[in-house]
Amino acid sequence: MTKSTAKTIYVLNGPNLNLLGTREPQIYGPSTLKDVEKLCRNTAEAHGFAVEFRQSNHEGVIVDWIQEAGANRIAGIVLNPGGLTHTSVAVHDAIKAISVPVVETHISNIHAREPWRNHSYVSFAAKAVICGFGIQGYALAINGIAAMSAKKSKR
Ligand code: CA2
Repeated sequence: MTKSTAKTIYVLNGPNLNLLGTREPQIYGPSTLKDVEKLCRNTAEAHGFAVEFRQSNHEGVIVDWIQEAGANRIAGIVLNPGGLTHTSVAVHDAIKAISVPVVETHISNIHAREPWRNHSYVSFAAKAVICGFGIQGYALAINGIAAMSAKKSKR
């Protein structure tokens, strides 16, 4: 496991994202979660950051990881909460409880899909939101966290 420091970014993926690349390529594209991990590691490395990349199908595990990230004072979290986006007060509350910036990231444009996907509990607590760029959204989120972190360390 990566030593968690101010030069670490957590990339957390929620329910069913382990299935990426196996179904619904018209919505989520052909890439697998392994491909996303590679993209995140390469992007973070270019900024001198390490990545802790995880996926869970369990809401409580995601909450535990958000709390862990807060306790470790890492640089930021890229969070694709999957379906929990639209249901989870617990994930919202966990983000509110930490001072680490969270970039909510979705592969698809949740605002151009079913009306019930237009609402996110997570967005109320997130520092920033990215959606609709496919898996490149993860790289954009990491670039954003690196830029925020550089700005913070100048202060
Ligand atoms: O667009 C996204 O990244 C989502 O967070 C993906 C979630 C969905 O519930 C959100 O509304 C938007 C779904 C994750 C499940 O991903 C699958 C990928 C391939 C096959 C089956 C599920």
